[in-house]
Amino acid sequence: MALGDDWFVEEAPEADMALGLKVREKLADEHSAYQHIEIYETESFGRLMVIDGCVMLTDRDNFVYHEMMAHAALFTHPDPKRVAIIGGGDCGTLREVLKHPNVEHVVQIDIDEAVTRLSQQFFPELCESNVDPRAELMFRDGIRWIEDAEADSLDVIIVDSTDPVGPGEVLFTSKFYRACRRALGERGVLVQQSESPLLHTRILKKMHADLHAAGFSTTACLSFPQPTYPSGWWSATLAGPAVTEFREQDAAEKEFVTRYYTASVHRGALALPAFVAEALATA
Ligand code: AG3
Repeated sequence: MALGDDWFVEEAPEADMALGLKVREKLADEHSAYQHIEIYETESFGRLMVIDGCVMLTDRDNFVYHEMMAHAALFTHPDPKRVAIIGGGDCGTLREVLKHPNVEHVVQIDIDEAVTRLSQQFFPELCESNVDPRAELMFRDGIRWIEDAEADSLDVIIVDSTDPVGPGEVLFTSKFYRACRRALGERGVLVQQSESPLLHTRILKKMHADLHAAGFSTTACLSFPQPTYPSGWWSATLAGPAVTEFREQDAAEKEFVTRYYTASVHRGALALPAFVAEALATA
């Protein structure tokens, strides 16, 4: 039953399942100071970036994740001007944020410069907006940066992290959420990738509890398909003063192009499957 050498396989041991992509060749393999980064050319999903054995993105389906991570939060805040992205070194989320003309400054803080360098080389379209004068790229510890940020200095924080193991783990703690709460103004909105609703319900539940404990008055879970992540079903968690509502009219009238996100997709993504609602009700 082995798939053979021409397949990249990510195992999800927590669910005894695996996702495979048929690959044509390996384009890069680098052990940075923080993690193991691999780039492949696949047969049908374009290029693939893998970090520490986990799929980060493919050419074919990254638009779903990046658009949901950026636009939902930006259309939830009433007037987002100052945005910080923690992680996100491939710059896919940054590109989406910069589509909002009212955003004045976006700082991306990823600990690993190698991710951005490899993305520039192998995923140039994700990096096409890096030259935008509103964008600032920093390579350092995002948690320290948030802790040192002035109170009330940001409108939106986007946490585009890896799984809650390894370098990404500290990004899923109430200590980090308290620092985010401080850096955000009263109207501030946080959004974080929050794993698979099906496989990681417990992580989701803990996140919502930790966010409330850190002073965020409402949280919401947006779910969306992500065919190349474990279970093919993923989520983003929003936190802020009123995140179950958003600027629906503005989203419907947006003047930039998206391939997944629309006002009604946002509305629909807020609908909670019964088992998720039940898990979050007791969070
Ligand atoms: N962020 C990674 C999400 C986690 C994927 N997990 C996995 N494959 N086990 C992706 C960064 C894209 N900007």
